[in-house]
Amino acid sequence: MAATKRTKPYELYYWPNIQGRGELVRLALEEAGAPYVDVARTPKSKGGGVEAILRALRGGLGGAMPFAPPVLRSPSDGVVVAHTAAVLAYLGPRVGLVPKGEASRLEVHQHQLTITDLFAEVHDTHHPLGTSLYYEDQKAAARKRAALFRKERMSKFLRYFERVLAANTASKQRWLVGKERTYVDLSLFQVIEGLSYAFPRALDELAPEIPRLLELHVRVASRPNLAEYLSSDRRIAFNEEGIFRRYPALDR
Ligand SMILES: N[C@@H](CCC(=O)N[C@@H](CS)C(=O)NCC(=O)O)C(=O)O
Repeated sequence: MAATKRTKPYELYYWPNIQGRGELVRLALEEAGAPYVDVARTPKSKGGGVEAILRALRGGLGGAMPFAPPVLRSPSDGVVVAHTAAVLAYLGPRVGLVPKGEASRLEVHQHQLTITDLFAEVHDTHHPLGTSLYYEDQKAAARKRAALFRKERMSKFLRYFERVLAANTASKQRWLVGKERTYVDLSLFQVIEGLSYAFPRALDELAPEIPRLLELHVRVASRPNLAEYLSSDRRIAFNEEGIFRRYPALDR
């Protein structure tokens, strides 16, 4: 994280063992070089650990009581905000990750909400019946759900984002909105990362249809701050507790 003029770091409250939805916030903070503390990954003795998240969910940070993490607190203005897309809509203008102008900001937010929907559908491939059940207790339904996701939904979302990129001549088809990268480009990077972990075969099949998306993925990964982050121990490895899980049975 590069130092900026801001003195009080943002506080991110998110599960300490997974990338999950919190990763979309981490990527924005890292790309912007904004100082932040990943609170639940700091020691419990210093106010961190999972207890910090539970405190946030009980309303202990002030502001609107969050339903679920990720939650962001900004100590310099006291803002507390939950829901990934809302967190990013708050952060974007403050850390230089959205263009100026209401119309462009709404466009970025709209695309971010589409990514919210996609994340929910990815989650439901391994938990089609209920979040409180183990994957092992819903394997048969998961296979059916994942097959439909791969065939109908994953392709629909990715082809859509490919079309959005192709239409953005302002950025020479490099970024989704406007001329420069925005937080939704970083989230789209994470979508490709996650799908290539969870559904490598399905993504390989789609690859010829989504060249711009795959280029965006490489472009984002090679941004200096993100390249440093991705190879650091701040980046948690994918695992089978997160949203993108590698269960080979769900990819064939
Ligand atoms: N739409 C919300 C979803 C939040 C969410 O589902 N968070 C997960 C972790 S990624 C969670 O801990 N949920 C607990 C629950 O739903 O009971 C967002 O995008 O932030």
